[in-house]
Formats: sequence, C-alpha cells, structure tokens
Amino acid sequence: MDYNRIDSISRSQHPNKQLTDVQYGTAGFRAKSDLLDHVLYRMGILTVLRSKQKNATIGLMITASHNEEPDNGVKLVDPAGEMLDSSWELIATELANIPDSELVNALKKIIKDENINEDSPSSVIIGRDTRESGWSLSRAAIDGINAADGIIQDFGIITTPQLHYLVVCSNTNGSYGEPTVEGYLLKLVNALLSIKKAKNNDLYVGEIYLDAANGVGAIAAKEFQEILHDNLSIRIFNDGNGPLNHKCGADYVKVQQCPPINSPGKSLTRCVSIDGDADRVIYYYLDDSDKFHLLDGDRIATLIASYLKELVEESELKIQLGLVQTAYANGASTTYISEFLKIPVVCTETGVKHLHHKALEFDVGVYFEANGHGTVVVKDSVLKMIRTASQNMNLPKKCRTASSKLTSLIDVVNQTVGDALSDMLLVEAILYVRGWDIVTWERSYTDLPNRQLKVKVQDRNVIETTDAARKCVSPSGLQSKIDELVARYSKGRAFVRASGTEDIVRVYAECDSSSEVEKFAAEVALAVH
Ligand code: 16G
Ligand code: ZN
Repeated sequence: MDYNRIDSISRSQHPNKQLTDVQYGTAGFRAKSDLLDHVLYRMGILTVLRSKQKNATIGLMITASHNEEPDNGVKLVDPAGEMLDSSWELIATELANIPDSELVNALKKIIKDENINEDSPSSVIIGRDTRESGWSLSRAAIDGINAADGIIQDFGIITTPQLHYLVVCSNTNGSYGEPTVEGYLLKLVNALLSIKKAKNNDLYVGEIYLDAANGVGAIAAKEFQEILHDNLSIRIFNDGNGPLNHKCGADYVKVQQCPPINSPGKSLTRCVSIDGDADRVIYYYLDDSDKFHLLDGDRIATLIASYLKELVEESELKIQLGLVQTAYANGASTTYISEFLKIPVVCTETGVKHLHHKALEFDVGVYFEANGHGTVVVKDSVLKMIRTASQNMNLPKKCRTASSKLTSLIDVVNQTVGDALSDMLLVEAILYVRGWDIVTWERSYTDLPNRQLKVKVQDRNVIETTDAARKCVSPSGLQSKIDELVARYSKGRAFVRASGTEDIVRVYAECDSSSEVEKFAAEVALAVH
C-alpha cells in the first residue's frame, strides 16, 4: 500500500479538524454531516483492509436513516450482509478520531494486529441515501478506497437493504440473486407474483398509500411500481419533494402515534410508512371516526410468523420456527405469539445485529423490532429441504403445495437485513392470500397502551442494564423504584435504557389503561432523574 499517498491525501483533502470525537454506535457513525469528511475517507481505507482480511466484498453505506437532513452517517457491512463485527467497531472508532499525523501508523497497526495480507485483492460496494451531503461524503470514501488501491463498485443512491443485498449476492456468486439493483427488484416482484397467482382475495384490495419519508425509498418504490403494474398499486406520497423525515416516515409515525404529513384522509385506507433509508416499515390506517390505528413491527412479525407456521404445519416438514423481539415489543404481541400462536419467542437487546444473530439460531427465524425493522432468516439447509419437498412427487399434494408456497414466500424476503419494501411486499402477499383487509389483520390481538419518553441526564452511561435491557443494574436502587411503580398498574411493564444513537435515556412503559399510561411513563422518567 502506498502510505505516502494515503497520508498526503488525508492531510490535503480530508484532514481531521478534530472538532468532535465520533463513535461507531449501534448503526455506525452518525453526526452532523460536516463532521464526517475525514471519517468517510478513513472508512474507505478501512473497508479495503476488511475486504482483504475477509477475502470478500465489503459494503459501505452512507446514511443517517430516520435522522434529519443535516445529519449523515456511515456504516460498514460485513460479507454475509451482517453489521460490522463488534471488534472492528472499536477499530473504526479509534481510526476515525486519531490526528492525521497518526493515521499511517494506525493503519500499519491494524494490518499487523489483524493479520491482514496487504497483497490480497479487495472489493468494496458503496451506496448512499438521498441526503445532499451524501455525494461529497461518497467522494471522500472513494478517495480512501482509491488511496488504499481497493476496487470500488459505486451504486450511487440506493436503499440500505439494497446495499446489503448487493454485498451478499457478490459474495455468493449470484446464488442469492443477481448483484444488481434490477436483480433485486425482479427477485422480489417475481416471488410476489407467483404468490398472487393463488385465488382467494376476498376483502383484500391491491392498493396501498406509501409515505416514503421524502427519502430514497421513494425511488425504489417507483421502480417496484413500474414492474408491478396493476398487480399492486403503490400510491407514493412524501415522495422526495419535501424535507427528509420531516413530520413523516416510519419513526415519526411510530413514536408520535399519528399519521404523517400529506397522509390521505380517507378512512380504512391501508397506509405504509417507511424511513429515510428504507429499512423500517410500519402500517397504519384511520377508522370511520378518524381514529388512528398503528400496525407496527410487532404486528408485521405476528402476521408473518402465523402464516409461516401454518405452511410449515401443512408441509409436515420438521422445521423449528422462532420469533425474536426486543423489550420494546408490546406485551400483548408477546402473549399472542407464545400463547396463541405457540411459537417460541425470545427477547434480545435493541439493535439489528442482536436480533439477526439470535434469529439465525432457528431453522426459520422471524425478527422484528417494534419500530418496524425486521426480516426472516432461513438456514440454507432448511431452504434446500423445503425446495426439494416442493418437487417431491412421492409426498402428498397438500405437503408439496405448502412447501412450494413456503419457497415463494421466502423469496419475497430480503434475508440480508430488514428491508421496508421487501417486508411491505411480504405483508401484501400474506394479506392477499388470507383475503384480509387491514382491519381483519389488526383483529388478531389488541395492543396494550404504551408510551416512550426521552430523558436528558448528565451521563447516560450510568444506566446499565441486563436481561435484554429489561432490568436495570446501575444506578443501584433504580430497578426497585421501577418495580414499585410497575406493581401499581394492571399489566404494567416498564424499563429504561441508554440510547445507542442519541445522548439520552429512553423510558418505555405499558399498562392496560390508556388514561394511566402517560402518568406511569412520567413516573418512571422521574425515577431516572
Ligand atoms: C439503530 C438500530 C435500530 C435500533 C435503534 C435504537 C441498526 C441498523 N439500527 O437505529 O435497530 O432500534 O438504533 O436506537 O442496528 P436507540 O439506541 O437510540 O434507542
Ligand atoms: Zn433506517
């Protein structure tokens, strides 16, 4: 590697002005975009090293997801489409913050410590969302990749899940799919259409209204619409002509529990909200009296899991199905899954990598955060078994058909990461097959009233939790205060945790009374102070 070149480009074009330290958090680096230029240059170099170490293609995505427009961020994607390994998160943080004068030595140290062969080939896929700062930040990353002699494929403006998909396809010789955006669109649409061949649509209407958060999802959704034609009408609003994530998008709708700006006023219309980089999705509608109803990640998870369970039973295959949630999952959903659907459910810490990892322990693992990030992961051996069963003429027709339906359903899923648009097509497929409208879907269980609050404290890191954030171990005494409060409310449950993306503590409370939940959450917040 030409260290002189790396050093001189760093100092002359992408210097670390050392304004603020940044940290590789739950979803990569996030900060005001003007703090990130040198970070992107250095992450460009780091992806090349990671690619050499893994002998595989690595992804680099420039996005700040549901944050406001002036923010931006970057995350690295490991070869199997998963989030960067945590040991490398520390390396990334250190590399991002050192002064320019130490850059070369730091790189040499990484190469030595991580046993990287400098002569190995490298390949990096990069993408960015629609933020204005994305272009120049992507130039900084490209400068870093070039300086380290890496091979780049720049896909320009794409969704986060598309980037994950492209990384996986590149590392699996196309067996997961074609490593192009068109390959992605066609894979999902063809799978959806093969499901929609089945008759029985009853109450289902093939029209949805999509709040695209004025982000990159609008572009992808338009591309889907072009191929889908009238198989599914996607009426896109907040399609990029307004400010990104402003009063719109999945995060806004989920947290504020109200429709986004420009939402159609017509009652009982099936509406979908995605976030700024299209990796989260939630559904909502207004009823006849204009009351807002939210169908969040928990709802989507239960819809998918219940249909998968039905197909697995019909197929008579031995497949272990499981569902992964976080502490934010509504208690009513957890009860419904374990007691009614009788599907094993586990709770992990917040953050996609924790859920994804846990879901891989099942033959078929469904994972969703309540905020709408989630997907289904299927073991390769299990997928093969299902495919074989779907063509085995010795099996009863009912079993074969169920296996074949399972195969199509799994093909609609972007298994590499939670994907708002793939999940939306999956929900649409299941609603179609079931012949359900959104009201029927919602009927399966009733959410417990719940409230989330943010609390500003001097040092959020004094809050330490265990048991997937459900128990607070520090500061001492806080958990017993929370326990006392919880005991006062019927079906009460509450927890606190330090946010991984903002300098605040998050409070979650739920109980069976909508008039009391506000007070309950406020009391827990007060205990944190
Ligand atoms: C990030 C995570 C998301 C999590 C959220 C929690 C990824 C790709 N994204 O957006 O899964 O729900 O952080 O934020 O891991 P918080 O720590 O601020 O509550
Ligand atoms: Zn996102």
